Amino acid sequence: MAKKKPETTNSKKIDDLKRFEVETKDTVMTTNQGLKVNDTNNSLKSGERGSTLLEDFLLREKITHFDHERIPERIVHARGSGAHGYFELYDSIENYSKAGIFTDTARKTPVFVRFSTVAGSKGSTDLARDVRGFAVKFYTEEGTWDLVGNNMPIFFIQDAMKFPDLVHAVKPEPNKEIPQAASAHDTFYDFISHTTETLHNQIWVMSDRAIPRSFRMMEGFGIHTFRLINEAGESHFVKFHWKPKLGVHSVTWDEAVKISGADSDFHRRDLWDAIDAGHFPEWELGIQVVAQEDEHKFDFDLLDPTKLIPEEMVPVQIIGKMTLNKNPENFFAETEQVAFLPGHIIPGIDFTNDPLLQGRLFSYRDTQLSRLGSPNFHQIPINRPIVPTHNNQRDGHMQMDVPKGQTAYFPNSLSGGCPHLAKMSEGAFTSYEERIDAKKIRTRSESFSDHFSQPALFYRSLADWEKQHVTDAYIFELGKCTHQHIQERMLYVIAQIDEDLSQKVAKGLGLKVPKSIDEPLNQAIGADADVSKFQPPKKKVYLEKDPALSQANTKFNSIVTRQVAVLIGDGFSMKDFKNMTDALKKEGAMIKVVAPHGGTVKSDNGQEQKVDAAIATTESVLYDAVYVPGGKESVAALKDTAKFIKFINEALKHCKAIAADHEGVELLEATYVSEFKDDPAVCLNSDPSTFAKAIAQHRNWKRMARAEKIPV
Ligand code: HDE
Repeated sequence: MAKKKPETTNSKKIDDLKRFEVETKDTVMTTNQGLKVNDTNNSLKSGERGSTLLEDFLLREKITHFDHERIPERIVHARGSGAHGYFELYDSIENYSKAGIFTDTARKTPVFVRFSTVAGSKGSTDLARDVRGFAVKFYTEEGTWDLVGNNMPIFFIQDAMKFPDLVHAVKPEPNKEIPQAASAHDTFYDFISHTTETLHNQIWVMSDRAIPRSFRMMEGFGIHTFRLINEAGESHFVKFHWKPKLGVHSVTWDEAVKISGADSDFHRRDLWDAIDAGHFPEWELGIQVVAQEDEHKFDFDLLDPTKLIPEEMVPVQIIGKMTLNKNPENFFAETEQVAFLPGHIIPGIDFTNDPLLQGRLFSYRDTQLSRLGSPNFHQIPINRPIVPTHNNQRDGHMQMDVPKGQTAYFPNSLSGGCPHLAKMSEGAFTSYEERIDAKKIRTRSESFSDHFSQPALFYRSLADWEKQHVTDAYIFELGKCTHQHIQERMLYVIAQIDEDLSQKVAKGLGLKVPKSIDEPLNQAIGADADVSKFQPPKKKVYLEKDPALSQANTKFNSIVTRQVAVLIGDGFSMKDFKNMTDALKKEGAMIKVVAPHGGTVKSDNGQEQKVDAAIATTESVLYDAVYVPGGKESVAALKDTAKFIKFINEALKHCKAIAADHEGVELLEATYVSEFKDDPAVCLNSDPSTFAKAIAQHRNWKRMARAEKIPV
């Protein structure tokens, strides 16, 4: 993570946005027409206690604007958080692409990024078990490129035609509008169990990837196979990857549930606070490149978006870095109004025939029309490219530009033929000339039919603790389904991925894995009902494991921005406090003082220490680690408040690093920590560097099985 002052002056996009910023400091209140206003609290009435007059244009302007403040939320990805930043290229990849951002290492391309959950409404919790959107808008010198990706490398379905079904199944059930931001319900699993192509993305959603610790600690993927086009017009297939510098880390499901209550803005706040504190999140951009002639050398189809290319088979080459260094000035104007379109591309990049991508090329422009209300949505400040635009499109709702001249058509002579067509030498875009010789047909390619090999590869690649989380997630999600035949169908299809996994889930549900697909539901259930149809005779094992799929192999080298709760009361040992917190702060951790009350607490040497949160207002799930310094009086006060004991027990259960010095150790004796003294992430009277190392590990998952038994 970079730590420096925001560079707002050398970003063309930030400078461009400044043109539209409206300052209220030192200004007088006016109407939208500039009329100065001296009363905005009272309407115009016929007498002091009389009725309001129709004449009141001030009331009408204020109320009418308010009445129309809301726009439709995004149909998916409604809940999101955004930030500005820039992209820098390490080395030119001109062999593959002629795009300026991939060849010019001197450039700093401005970006705006929006992270999101998928299923929930705009006001839903950040910690839903869900895919996360990872949409990046690159404002390049050759026009805007949008890489509209997710934090998982595959998608649920293979053809855009099924997207409305998928979304209708996961969204709240239409009769009762329940549940909000949750896939754990009958309609979703009814659909999933009949649509086995979803199972790969589905098992990722059961994994820890679906409950990230932070947007800053998750990967991003373009998912589809795209093309890179070089100056000679040659094409290479490419998959895009974002790799977070802080590694990929998640919370546990128990925490996710509790965070949703304690702070449903947890991820939004985390992103804002990190950027605000100057800890700018960074991701490296990686590419997996496949030569044109190798298109058919894999056991899966590169055009099938439910398949990833294992990194063991095609390594990810790191080519550049994105840094987010500025929070938005206004949430609605920027994060809400930003419009991403996979169809926004630039010379040097092109599409493939992935049928999901092809459908997206239609859907995103279409959805902006109802969401933002006008074909002029590209004129909204956040959506404006940093390069000038000229064409013959005119008028429409909310036209902001004033196009000059007599002509709005091409060809013309009256405007000297302008805007004239760009020559290829001027950087014009042209589509890759792919040879197509085929019949028009509504079908699914046979090469898309293996639905089980990759979910199995994913599951095999996980560490034991990750496998346990997947098992628990299935038990939770299917346990929320009320129809036994849906649960049993799911057990059957999970068994096609991994028999042992299915047996464990079945045990949790108190059911048996059915022997055939017909057993759970002996009735007509549609064309996709026969699972065996979508399974190669034997599941393919083209790779035993892909280490990149497991979070056990991520980075564990930093405590930057880790939130450490320091529990103190009056009389705490300032020596212990300073010794530990100075060392942790030096490494970038954020120290948060939690005390029996708000305001300040007094140390043993009479110094006042500001309290960040009174225990009544906070929860242990909001922190990464806990420290208790010495101080007799302080520890006695903490012992006296039951919530401190719960706080520590919860941190222990969630496998977090815990430290205490001197009398602080006594407080831990009153908790379950007393049974975990041999645990490497329990640091009693140890050096701050030992504690820091434990925090950098994110969690001590080895504790998990024993810690599960802690009753909090
Ligand atoms: Fe989207 N998706 N999607 N999607 N998607 C939208 O566009 C759609 C898909 C993704 O922060 C919508 O502007 C279809 C894959 C992100 O503003 C909508 C299909 C991937 C965002 C839409 C897909 C995504 C969206 C709703 C199947 C990962 C949020 C609002 C063919 C590669 C962008 C909007 C933001 C948003 C349609 C599948 C990612 C309705 C039809 C695959 C990150 O147009």
